[in-house]
This record gives sequence, C-alpha cells and structure tokens, in this order.
Amino acid sequence: MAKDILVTRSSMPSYEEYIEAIKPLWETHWLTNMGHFHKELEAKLRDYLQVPYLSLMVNGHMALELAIQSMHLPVGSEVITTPFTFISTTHAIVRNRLKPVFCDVKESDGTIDVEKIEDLITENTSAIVPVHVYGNICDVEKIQEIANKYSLKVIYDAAHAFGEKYKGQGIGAFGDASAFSFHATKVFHTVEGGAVAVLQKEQYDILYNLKNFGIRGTELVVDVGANAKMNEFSAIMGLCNLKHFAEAVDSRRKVCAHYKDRLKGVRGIRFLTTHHTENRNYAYFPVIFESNVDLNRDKVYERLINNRIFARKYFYPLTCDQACFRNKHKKDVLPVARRLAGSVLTLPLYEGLGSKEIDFICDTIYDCCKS
Ligand code: T4K
Repeated sequence: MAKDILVTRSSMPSYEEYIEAIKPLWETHWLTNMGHFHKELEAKLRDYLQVPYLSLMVNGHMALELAIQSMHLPVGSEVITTPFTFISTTHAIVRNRLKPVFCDVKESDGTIDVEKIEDLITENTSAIVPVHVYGNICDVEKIQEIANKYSLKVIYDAAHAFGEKYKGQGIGAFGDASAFSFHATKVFHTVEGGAVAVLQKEQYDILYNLKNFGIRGTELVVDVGANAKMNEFSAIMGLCNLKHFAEAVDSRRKVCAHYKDRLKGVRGIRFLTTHHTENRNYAYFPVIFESNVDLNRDKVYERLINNRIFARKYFYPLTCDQACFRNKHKKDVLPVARRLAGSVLTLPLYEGLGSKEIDFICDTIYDCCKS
C-alpha cells in the first residue's frame, strides 16, 4: 500500500459546493456573532436531532464545559462520570471546579455501568456525566431513574452520538443537557464546532449568555460569559455536510460490515455491541483484542504502524490515569474500564475507505495472529 492509512479522514463537500455556499459572506462581510448561517444551522440541527432547543458552540469541549456550567452545581461537589473517554470529558468537569468520581463501564459496550453508580453517590454528589462512547448509547432510562431518586443533574457527553436515537427520540432529548462535538474527525463536522441540546428555553438562554459574554444589547451585559460562538465559515461547512450526512453514514456502515465480515471468528477478537442505539452513525470501529498468547493489542498496533496503518488506542490511558489527574481524584477499582483501555484499538474508519485498504488492514491483523 502506497499511502498512510489514518484512523479517520474528514468528510468534505465538493470544493465547488463549499465555495458557492460561502460566496454571500463577501457581500455581507458578516463572519461571526450569530450570523445568518449560524441561525440557519442551529434551526436545521434542532429539527434534525429532534431536540427542543439547541445552542451551537465553537467546539465540543466548550459545549460540554458550558453545559455543565449552566447547571450551576455547587462548587466542589462530586460528579459521577466515566474514565473511558477522551480527556475532554474529565477536563470539562474539573474546569468547572467540580470533583470527578470515576465509575466503571460495561464490558459489552464501554458505557457507564449503571449498576455501579448508586454505590458512588454521597451527600456531595450533584450530577452524572455519562458518555455515549463510540456512539454506543448509555442506559438512559436507568440513569434518569437514579438521577430522579437522588435529585442529580444529568449532562451527557454526546460527542460521538450525532444523529442517533433511542426509542424513536433524538438522543439529545435525554438528561438535562447533551453536548455534541462537530470536530473535523467526527461523523458530522463544522471543522471545529459543537452544540448543546437542552429541554427548556430558560436553559438555552443561559447557554447563549455563557457563549457570548452575557451580552444582551449594545450596552447590556447580564451574565459573566465566555466566547464560545461558532463562526459563519464553520456554520456553512455544517450546512453543506448535513446535506451529505446520510451518504457518509451509509459509506461508514459498509466499511464496518466489511471489517466485521473479515474479522469475525478470529480468535481473540471481540466487537463491542450496542443495546440501545437506533440510527447508528458508525462513528468509530473499536475492536477488542482479548489478551491471549496469539494476539495482543500493542503487538497489533505496532504491526499496523509498520505497515503505515495508523489505528488509534481510543481511549487509552483512562482519563483518571493521565499525568494531570493521577492520584488526585476519587476512583473506584475500575477493572472493566482498565481492561477495555488495555485491549482496544479503533481501526481506520471514514467515508470512502476502500475495500482494498480494509482487506490490507485485516490481512495485517491476521499475519499478527500467525507470528
Ligand atoms: N468528548 C468526547 C468523548 C470526545 O471524543 C471529544 C473529542 C470531545 C468531548 C471534545 O470535542 P472537541 O472539542 O474536539 O470538538 C481527536 C479529536 O481532535 C477530538 O475531537 C476527538 N474527541 C478525539 C477522540 O480525537 P486526536 O488528538 O486523536 O486527533 P488527531 O489530530 O490525531 O486526528 C486524528 C486523525 O483524524 C488524523 O490522523 C487524521 C484525521 N484528521 C485530523 C484532523 C485534525 C482529519 O482527517 N482532518 C483533520 O482536520 O483528537
């Protein structure tokens, strides 16, 4: 194979389509601050994601950080979350001056283990921040039940769950808020970008203040906000990509089916299953290499790199084991999360990844089993 195969590759509209779409900006010179295209994308995504209110943001991290901030949780209170995620999830909690309490995850799909949440609840617990990791939907009903019982807020990290549903409802309609990422590496993207879905207008208004310095008029500032607005070039990229989203998902679905077909039955390989997800978006293709003598994750990872295939260990190490958090926060034993982090590889997955490349990746993995 001549070229590097990276873990993903951004989907893009055609050059002509995007250039045509951004032309009006040269007439209006209106480039940001909730412009025409920001409004259009916000409305379209609210309908597409089937959520009552949606606030666009500059990126997925700020979406999550501000979603948590908008809940006005007591400073220093405890937030139950998962360590089997991108570092952003834990950072968003800590940057809000809250304490992450790490809960283990389920072996089957990598989402938070709802059976273990209640044991971690104390009188200082204020919220739960679960993650729909890889687009695998959490047990949203059980999480809500626990939240109701203990009066906790639920803020979902839905960075991977764009367009997915549960029982026919947009996934952003669960919990008190859901934060999506529209980063260039995501199934749907705006180059950099994100959004928070909320159920009430009041919450939408709080988020508006938080993303726009609290400005409500040329001489009126009502809240202490940051700057987390999406600009017009990003909004237009989103409008273009939304038109092609179904094709992108279909192409990814085929890539995943091809991988599954080639890798099923290989001793030591397991796929994560998803119990609750409807409208799957095929965001990632994680493969678990169960440690046995033939095959281990790090050996496969190295072998792939030697063949210029850049799979990634999303999500290793666990966020609680990163240098900035080590020994700083309460954590349970986390045996399952640790096992998954030690055995997962996300294989290259993007729209248009060719059959030849997929076969080459699978053959490289088979070779690893033999040697
Ligand atoms: N919560 C969760 C659970 C998340 O996974 C993330 C982000 C967030 C919150 C925060 O959302 P954002 O603030 O990022 O919107 C990547 C992404 O940067 C990050 O968005 C993503 N999760 C995370 C899982 O992966 P890296 O450091 O692995 O990306 P990088 O630069 O190594 O890129 C990976 C591959 O993607 C490259 O090999 C090629 C391809 N790529 C990359 C870029 C930057 C493209 O095709 N186009 C591009 O523009 O973090």
